[in-house]
Amino acid sequence: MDVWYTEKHQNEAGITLKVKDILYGGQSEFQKVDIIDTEAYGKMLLLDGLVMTSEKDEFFYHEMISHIPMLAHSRPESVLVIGGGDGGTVREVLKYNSVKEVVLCEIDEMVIDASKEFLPSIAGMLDDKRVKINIEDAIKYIERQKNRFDVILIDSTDPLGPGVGLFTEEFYNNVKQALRKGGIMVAQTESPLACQEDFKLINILLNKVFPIVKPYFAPVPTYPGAYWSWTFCSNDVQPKLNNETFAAQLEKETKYYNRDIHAAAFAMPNYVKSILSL
Ligand code: SPD
Repeated sequence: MDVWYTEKHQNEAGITLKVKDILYGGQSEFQKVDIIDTEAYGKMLLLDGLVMTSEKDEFFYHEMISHIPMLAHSRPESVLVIGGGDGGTVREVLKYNSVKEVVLCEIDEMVIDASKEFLPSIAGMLDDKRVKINIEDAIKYIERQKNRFDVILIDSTDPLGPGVGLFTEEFYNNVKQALRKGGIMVAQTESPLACQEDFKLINILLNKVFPIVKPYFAPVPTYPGAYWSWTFCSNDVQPKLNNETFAAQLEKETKYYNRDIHAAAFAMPNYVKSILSL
């Protein structure tokens, strides 16, 4: 079979992968959901034709969105994952013994079902008894949550389609209300190379809401620019490593995260400082 998948980036670049098999294709109320098997990156989840995760490079994204905030917190017990229906972020968060509950608020049940069936190495922990799955628009869910979570992870799609309302000042204000004292929010904040305008605008919004706003960076080879950002936000916690003992234990099994990466991820390249006017 000589089939190729292409995701175009800003209509001027893209990623092209040779497809071994098309495993699933569905159209939900919200988006198109596909699972394909590729020669280079293994099985991949696509939403509306855009790469969300792949078996080969998912660890960069899921370890970085999770372990930076989880290890900066003094004792995370209650965690909310917004989006993230593929389960990769939930899998990482469940590595902490302190965690008593992980609420996964995902708008689209089809993403969860397809991931459980075709991506078990990523979604395999979604049936853990500490996980509560809530199929709901997070914009509505978060309005009802006050002083409830230690860590909130916004594992969203790009600011397009069903994901667009997760990138507003009002939404971030509601997330802030949902955090407990000492709480931390991390959001995926797009590529500072391929999506500079989005990265800049999201950071402007976050700075209007949180007193502590620190972007950090890592590669994600299948994403636009292959270089991604997340932003750490809190009212009262800095992003430094707080639990050295657990980090030393954790890094024996992580593929990207370690204590050196934790510190280095916040180093800001000069061109990124310019984008953020720093
Ligand atoms: N351009 C793709 C951005 C997707 C970010 N979220 C991915 C979800 C993986 N759990």
